[in-house]
Amino acid sequence: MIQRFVFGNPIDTEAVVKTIAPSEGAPEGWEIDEAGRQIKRNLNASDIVYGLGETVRGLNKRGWQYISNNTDEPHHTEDRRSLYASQNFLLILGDSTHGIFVDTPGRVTFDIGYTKPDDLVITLDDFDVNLYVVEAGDPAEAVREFRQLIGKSYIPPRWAFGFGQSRWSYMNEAEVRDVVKSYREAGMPIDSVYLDIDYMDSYKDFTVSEERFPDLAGFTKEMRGEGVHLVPIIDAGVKMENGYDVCDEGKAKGYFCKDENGEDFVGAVWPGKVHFPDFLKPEVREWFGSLYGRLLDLGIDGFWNDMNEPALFYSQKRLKEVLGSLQGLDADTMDIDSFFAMAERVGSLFNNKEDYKSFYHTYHGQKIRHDKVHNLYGFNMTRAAGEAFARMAPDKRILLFSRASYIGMHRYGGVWTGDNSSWWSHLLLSMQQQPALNMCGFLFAGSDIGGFNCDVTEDLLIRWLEADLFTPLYRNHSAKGTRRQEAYQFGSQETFRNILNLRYALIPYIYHAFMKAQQEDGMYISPLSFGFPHDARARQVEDQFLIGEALMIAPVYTQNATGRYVYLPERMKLLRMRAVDDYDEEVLEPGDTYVPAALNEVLIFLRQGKSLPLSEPAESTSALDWNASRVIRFDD
Ligand code: MIG
Repeated sequence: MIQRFVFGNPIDTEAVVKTIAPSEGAPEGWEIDEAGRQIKRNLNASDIVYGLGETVRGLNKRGWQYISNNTDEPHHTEDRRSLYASQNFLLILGDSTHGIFVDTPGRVTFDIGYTKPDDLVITLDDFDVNLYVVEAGDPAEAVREFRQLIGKSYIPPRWAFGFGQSRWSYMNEAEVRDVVKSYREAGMPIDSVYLDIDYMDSYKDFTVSEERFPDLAGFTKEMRGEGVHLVPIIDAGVKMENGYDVCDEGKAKGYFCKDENGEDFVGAVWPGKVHFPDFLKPEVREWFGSLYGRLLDLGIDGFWNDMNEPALFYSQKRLKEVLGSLQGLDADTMDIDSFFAMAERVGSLFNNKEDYKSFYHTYHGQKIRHDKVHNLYGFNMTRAAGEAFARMAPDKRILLFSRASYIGMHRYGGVWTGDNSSWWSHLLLSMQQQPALNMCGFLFAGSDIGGFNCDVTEDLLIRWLEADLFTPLYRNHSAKGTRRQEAYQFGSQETFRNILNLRYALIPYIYHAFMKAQQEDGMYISPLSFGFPHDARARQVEDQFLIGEALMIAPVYTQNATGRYVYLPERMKLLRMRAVDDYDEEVLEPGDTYVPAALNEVLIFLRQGKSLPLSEPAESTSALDWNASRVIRFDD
């Protein structure tokens, strides 16, 4: 059962698709303190609190404070409170299951047993909110009810389940061609190569550098002949430049966010000074969305939307102030306190909180300050693209995912989890973010495999590709200046080839389970508690996951480990897989078992009465025979 409670005068975020008549009073079990802008609940010792989508830390969110405030945060360490997304849905699993969706576009603080271990306290900057409260018998039912409220999840094209290679940045056609050739020569399948900001002319959206990609249409076609799709990035900020038609038109038509004086707000990101499209206006979405058509016309059929929190390296106004305040400084006479004060002033230019209060949108006809609707920005950028694809390519699925998000965006695209690092802890984090994202409808999701920042090691990349074997978005991405991270760069070619081929053999299972979750508002990747809600041990497991209805996985996520403990809630058949046609099968009894897993081995557990179909691997999804060439069964 879902109930809606309305407090104050909430902004309609368009996160939900079903209208529910508001109930009177307060939701049962929750205490509302309007003056304190707080929503509270007491937690029982054994309650588990899931949710919040893409955040740091584990599956059970108890014991930390999280802040929904979409942030360009490149350090995903456990002391952080905000990442790129705001997915304000919590699921409390106790004797029964309660869910709550705090539907408000501003800042929300979730104190989940941080200040007091048994108190869940949600604080809103503005207490104008639609609260949706779910009561259900078990977590799967609670998720289903919630997902029916927020609408069906986005479906990517089938090829998007293939392997993708990305790096900031492949500088030109020749480099991209070389990546594809290297994968092909190594006998490793690949379906997509991502183009980062360097494919553009001076980082201008919807332009292509003539020097580096002189014939993108021809090149796209050439790559498609190789079974490879090119996926360009689109950034939120539009470069300020006279004669750049996107900027000129946006200015002329009043499509950009305004400053206090009604002038187009000036910020800076990669292109230098930019204006930010006011994606909250339908006509701006229509305009910006149509611009993706320029790339569709070149044969492009996939995009990733970046920097849409929006990231703000600095605002023009603050830069002037800070530069002014540095004028009188003298290196010879500066004392240490003044040095730190100066460094702090300069550092404060990045993503400055006050800057987000200095520009305005028009939303539902009203002028509104950015910070009041901050968390809706990336959602509406991606919605602009999604709505445009439905107009311009109604019969085709276009790949689309975004960095920033809010619940509701899951109807238009997927997400990737941003700038993680090549750390073992981030391998585990990437897995733990998935179920939380699924709860909020983000089924098509994935992390940068191998890690974005820092230098990867061969074993980390192998374990990450193994752990993410079932992750819908399966993309290796790394930052400029880090160690090269393509699978063919390393010595263990056979291992990489086997893992990637195994992924392709699993794509029919992955796709089927994904589509079932999409159509039935279910989970694709879930915590064990979803399958075994009454098993007290299963509820506590943070590093094993159910994939669809037939499988459990237990990734190895520590360096140098040659196995791990696995908790089996019931009898299962272990598949210790080295390759599609090379694996051990063993039926394991319930309980805790130590399971060896060498670096080239993946642990997959088949549930009783289920079967796992495997296809013959192919070099890309376009060449894949979706019929199973082999079926592994566990018939009790
Ligand atoms: O400020 O486009 O998260 O995936 O490679 C960095 C360059 C901007 C951040 C994205 C990352 C991308 C990078 N971008």
